[in-house]
Amino acid sequence: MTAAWTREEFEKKLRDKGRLYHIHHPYQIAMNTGNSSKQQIQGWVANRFYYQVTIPIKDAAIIANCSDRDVRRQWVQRILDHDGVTGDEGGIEAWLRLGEAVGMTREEIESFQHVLPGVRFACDAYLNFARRASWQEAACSSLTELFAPEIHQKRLDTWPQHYPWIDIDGYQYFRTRLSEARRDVQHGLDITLDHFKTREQQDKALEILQFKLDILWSMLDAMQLAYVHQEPPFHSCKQD
Ligand code: AHQ
Repeated sequence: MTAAWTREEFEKKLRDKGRLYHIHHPYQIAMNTGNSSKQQIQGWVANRFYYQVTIPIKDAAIIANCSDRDVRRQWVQRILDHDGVTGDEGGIEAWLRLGEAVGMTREEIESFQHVLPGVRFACDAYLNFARRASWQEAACSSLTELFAPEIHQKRLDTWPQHYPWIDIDGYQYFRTRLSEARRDVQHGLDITLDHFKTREQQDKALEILQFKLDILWSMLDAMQLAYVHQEPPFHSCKQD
């Protein structure tokens, strides 16, 4: 029987997974170094919209599976952050504004016409996982956000100079996520460190985090094939 890691060791193992985060994906690196075309930026925004609208549904699935009132009271904020409340239209609206800022129409983005099969499958896999896994396992899968503040900050630090054609009002989503992600991930980390106690359970948590890292990575793989290598699935992308 292998001894469990201490709480600190377990947290470090989770954070060490950051080396596999999608900030290191060629598509993300190209965007952050100014090497993406307008079509590649637009393709990313349009495809990531499907991920953004999946998040609150995923969070509602977690709440539906959770019998702990205190956890639900906190987790529900994630839904409101994306769906909005009176006076704050929320992240989905902010993402549509990002879409307009990169030169697309709201209708074009909301139609999901650009969503690649691989992106759709990855997002649906995340949602279906959250529906059938325990709420603690699904909470653990959100821990890719341990690494999200860095990626949002990187965009804010690099895109304006690389892509002066993007209306800077579109960056509000990234600015808002800087604080929301930090708050959310502390809650998800506390749940994870409290729940996964034995070494076998801790290994399971690392597998779940890897599953979610693979979801984010494979979304960008689909975009790399379609918008960089110009090999889109013929049935879901306009041929130039
Ligand atoms: O904008 C993002 C977001 O709202 C979330 C929620 C969270 C989850 O519940 O899985 N993950 C996440 C992420 C967002 N943005 C991604 C990005 O690269 O902009 C990062 C992603 C994540 O790290 O999981």
